[in-house]
Amino acid sequence: MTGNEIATKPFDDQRPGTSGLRKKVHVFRQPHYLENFVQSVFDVLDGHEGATLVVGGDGRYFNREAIQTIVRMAAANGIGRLLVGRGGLMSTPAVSCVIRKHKAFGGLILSASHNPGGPEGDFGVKYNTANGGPAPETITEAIYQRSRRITQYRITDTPDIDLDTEGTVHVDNLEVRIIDPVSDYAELMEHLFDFERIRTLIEIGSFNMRFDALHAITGPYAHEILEHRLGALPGTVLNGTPLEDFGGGHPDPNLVYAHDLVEQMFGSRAPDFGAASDGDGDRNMILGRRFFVTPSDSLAVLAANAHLVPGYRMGLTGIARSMPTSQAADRVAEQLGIDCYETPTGWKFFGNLLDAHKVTLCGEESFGTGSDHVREKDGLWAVLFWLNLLAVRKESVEQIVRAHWRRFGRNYYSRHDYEQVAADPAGQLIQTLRDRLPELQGRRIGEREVAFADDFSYTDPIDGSVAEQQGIRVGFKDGSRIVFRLSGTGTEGATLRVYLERYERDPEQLDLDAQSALAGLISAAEELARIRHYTGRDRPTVIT
Ligand code: VG1
Ligand code: CO
Repeated sequence: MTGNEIATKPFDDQRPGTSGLRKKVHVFRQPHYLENFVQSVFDVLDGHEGATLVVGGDGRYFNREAIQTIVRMAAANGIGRLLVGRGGLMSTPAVSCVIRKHKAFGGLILSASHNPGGPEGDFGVKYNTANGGPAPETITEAIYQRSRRITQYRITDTPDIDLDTEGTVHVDNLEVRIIDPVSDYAELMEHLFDFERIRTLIEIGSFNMRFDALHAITGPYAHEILEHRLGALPGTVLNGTPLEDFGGGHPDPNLVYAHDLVEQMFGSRAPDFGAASDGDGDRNMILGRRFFVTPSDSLAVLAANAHLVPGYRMGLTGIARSMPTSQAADRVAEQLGIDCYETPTGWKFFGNLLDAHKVTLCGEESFGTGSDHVREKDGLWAVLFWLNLLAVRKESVEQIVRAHWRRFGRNYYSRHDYEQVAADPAGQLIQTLRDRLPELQGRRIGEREVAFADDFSYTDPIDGSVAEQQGIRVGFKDGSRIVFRLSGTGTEGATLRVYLERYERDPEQLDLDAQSALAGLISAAEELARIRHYTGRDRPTVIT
């Protein structure tokens, strides 16, 4: 072991949330804060000495500084080799891809995903394991427990390395390879999708598309894949240069935050296809001309059409969706005669199912879709999947989705977020619901009768691990559903998420506006949870 041992004291707030440890930048910049967490990761990993780790981030403020610290700590902790994305950049799905392809021991991803960046914004660190996926809760909990007892960390006092030149350098005994962050990932995409066919669609000239990278990590990937390899016109990629503060924006691909794209897609002379991704490149929003595809519908459409895409020609072994995601995918699974799994929120819960080949496609309502090609959700992958479908089916996005509804029925769906509300009352809202669960069954709320009410708990079918208190579910006799949960990714106060869903089979009723179609459930949610009372808000911050 080389390097200095630095004495430190534990911080008490280093428990990873839904997706890694996320805090304000100023919290991460406190002396020893990042170091304590990284050392806690190294301390709980068995067999990391001499191993290969992948390191990359979404380019947000503090990314470079954090990588230099990780390099010095890796050297002092006896790591054998680091694969680092050039410029310190690598999207979350690309890190997953590189871990798998190079058979690395694991990886560190520096990102707070869709949270804003910059000196006043957020930063985050996440550890992924050898399968390329987010560490399961047994590991994140061990990291947290370690962080509460840490007394020292190891670090060299070597100078910063050059992150911008590809090649190999040594820091003491550690080998650091600076690699192109895009090429391994782009190669995997070429393998999964029919690039020839997509190129033809794009080159006919009548097909017009936009991809909004929101000044986050997917810019370089989209330029290379969409413009260079698939021949889309320059200008197809909007906001394609990663910026440390994402240009002051909120790198969250939804109808509110991806406003440049939404304006174009709903304007006159709108393009045929529009998409956006988030800070770290794992989310996607899909739009047709003046048409929004909900992420839950997107998952269902991809599943129903997967056989049209080379990488999934052999069919799907199963589908998994997070609990609050709409049940549209379940209907497809049923028709295909395959299993559909319902997991807690967060991609880490899909890992075991994917590793055991129980499922091929996974999705979350929060603009996350992915498959067994990596162990993360994957924004550009979803975009390419849709492009491949458009090329094969020769229909518009809207036509494909409407045909899907006619065949399977429509799951009207919406999520209402109350962001940055006071944490204590938000906790009380959930606790009050939890306490009332036993008396809810059979009660009438508005015009509906409650069929079941519970606090979702999940037993992993592979390793038997149990995750409890994953969201309050209230199901009604007509099959509609309301879910309440608190976000595990925020860094300020609490965020209440209310998920609303109702199924419609009547062919005459497939064309309603989602908010009106869900109006009864929206007022039922208020009646059940007294949202106004507990949040002090009379409307949600974001509706998707
Ligand atoms: C949110 C989403 C969840 C997603 C998680 C990480 O978590 O709801 O579906 O897996 O973000 O996505 P929460 O706990 O805030 O609801 V990402 O792109 O921020 O890594
Ligand atoms: Co993300």
